[in-house]
Amino acid sequence: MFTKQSTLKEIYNSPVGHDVITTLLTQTGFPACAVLNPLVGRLSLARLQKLTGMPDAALTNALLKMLNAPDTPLPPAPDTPTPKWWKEAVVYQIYPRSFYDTNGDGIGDLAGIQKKLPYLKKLGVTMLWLSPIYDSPNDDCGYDIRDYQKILADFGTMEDFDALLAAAHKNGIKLIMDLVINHTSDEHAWFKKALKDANDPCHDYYIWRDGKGEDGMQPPNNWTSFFSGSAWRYFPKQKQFALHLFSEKQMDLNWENPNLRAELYKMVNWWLDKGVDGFRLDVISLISKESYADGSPQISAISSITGMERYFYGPRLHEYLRELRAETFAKHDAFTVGETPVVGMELARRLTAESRAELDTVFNFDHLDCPGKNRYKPYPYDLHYLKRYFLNWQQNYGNDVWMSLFFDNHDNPRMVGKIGADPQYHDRVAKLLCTLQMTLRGTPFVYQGDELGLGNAQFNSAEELRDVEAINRYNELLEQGTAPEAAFDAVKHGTRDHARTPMPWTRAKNAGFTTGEPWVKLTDGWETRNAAAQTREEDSVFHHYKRMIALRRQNKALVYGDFRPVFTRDSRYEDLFCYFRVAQGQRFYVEINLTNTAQARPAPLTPRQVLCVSNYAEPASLLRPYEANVYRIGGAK
Ligand code: TEU
Ligand code: CA
Repeated sequence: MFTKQSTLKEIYNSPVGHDVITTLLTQTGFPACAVLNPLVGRLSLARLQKLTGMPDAALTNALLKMLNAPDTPLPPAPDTPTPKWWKEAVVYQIYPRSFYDTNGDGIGDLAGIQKKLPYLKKLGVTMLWLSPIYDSPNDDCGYDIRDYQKILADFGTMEDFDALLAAAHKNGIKLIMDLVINHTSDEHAWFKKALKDANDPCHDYYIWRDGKGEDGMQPPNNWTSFFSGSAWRYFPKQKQFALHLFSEKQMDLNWENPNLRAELYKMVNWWLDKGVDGFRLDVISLISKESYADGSPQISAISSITGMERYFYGPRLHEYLRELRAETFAKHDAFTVGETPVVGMELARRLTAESRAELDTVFNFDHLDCPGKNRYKPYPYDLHYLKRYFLNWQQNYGNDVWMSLFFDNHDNPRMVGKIGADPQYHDRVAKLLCTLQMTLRGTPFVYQGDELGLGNAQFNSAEELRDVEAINRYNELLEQGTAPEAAFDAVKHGTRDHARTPMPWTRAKNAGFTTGEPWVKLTDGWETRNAAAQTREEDSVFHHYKRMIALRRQNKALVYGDFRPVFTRDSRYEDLFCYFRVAQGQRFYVEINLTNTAQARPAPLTPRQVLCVSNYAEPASLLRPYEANVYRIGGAK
């Protein structure tokens, strides 16, 4: 039993405590090991509170509840990871709106994806993840689903989908869908029924609460939405509030209701019966809400979201995930990757360890920004932090769990842009990231355009934004009295639009993405940085990806092999990231220069080290800026 008398060290030594403390310290820019300092570690929660005012009552209360929740310890991990088809996959995320438009309406479509399958096959990826393609009013670009069993008209028809799936499979490419089941659109039939009649069974599919205050017009608690403002929307006819953690058109589903869960499983099985190979589960860690008590003001100050500690790892999460898997994915050998914001290493293990039969893997986002930083305030991303992050996860995560490896997705500015190296090194950095991604242990997720080294866009005015999150933030700032330019400056670096610009295919008008007007502006430089040019040029980022993907697919050591870092304790080599990947009969060596200056090699190369792939044309004695090399030890290239 944890109490207010428990010490920080005791708390840190428990899985939940470890992750919460690590996340909080990282968010505020402190190293997590601060807790291991004996003076700090011996402090009890109560004492800490007395000394610093932290943690506040709401946080203490939520934390103790999480710490005291029943937890089955994980069985010991095996010596080597179990082989699975999805561990060997190289995934490619498609943002369908911005991939390829075949009918000139400025919006990418399913026929466009099918048309580009030869390109994807050439690149060598083995699985596609499609961001949502379901019928939707598009308040959040399809993450607000109106009908789970219908294709958005902008994207095509169910026939187009069936044709795409068949064509992908024919080319040996698997396909996973985006599954958004924490919420639906307010235009979903269930929500419409709920609005019509409080006695309709669908009413309880959502989360309704009475308001506070004499008139009942104050939201039920202080939770805020990820997309600004209160997380509660008032419905005058019903005289009640309904919960929406995201936009006010994305209504949270009530997972407590077993009929709702059964409906969701039916729908998931319908897609699995069609032959899809798995799902990426949108904000799946948020489906169980601990209570509807107010959120901690301190968490709010740190994360700018109020209430998160009440639902980021709710008490029934594991139960729901086990049920979901047993009822659906398990019957089809389907692959699942959960989107789990704020979940750290220990909780990730509890969500994905094989013995738990919950998820296969999750997305952890801790590496996307340096400690104490966030994407809305520009700063040069430090590759040394990426090294620290991977050293930790690759060595400590374990053999019964499996990482996802990614730098980009549709919610974040692109990593190569965040690193912001001198333009002369831009392509080398893009290739360096690819080398890391294809040689670490885990399943790589390439985001469309990564393979071209696509950077971030130049947005010049609020009118150019399309992302509901950025637009809401901008409007909120205006309402608070911020001047328009300052408000725009506060969102332009972080807007999710950076990653959502159209794929540059050729140097024709609009980069060959559409013959019409693209729905969002293009990233500058597409006249030269496009797929046509890069598939022609042998030393392009595209070809580097192609070579690295092929190398990984041909060599199991790069998938399952042990990760053995070297020179990590020698401060002379902190600017390098060097490691072996070792499996029976196979050894690879990776050496990476994390900086823009030349570095000495820690040890001379030997004739047994055969260079497989490099981001420089010719070998040299020094490691040049951002140089990244992969060698096979013994044996041919
Ligand atoms: O994202 C959830 C999420 O937590 C964030 O990454 C989110 O994008 C936001 O920026 C937090 O500040 C998922 C989807 O990936 C995202 O596109 C959706 O908008 C969101 O869920 C709601 O479905
Ligand atoms: Ca179109």
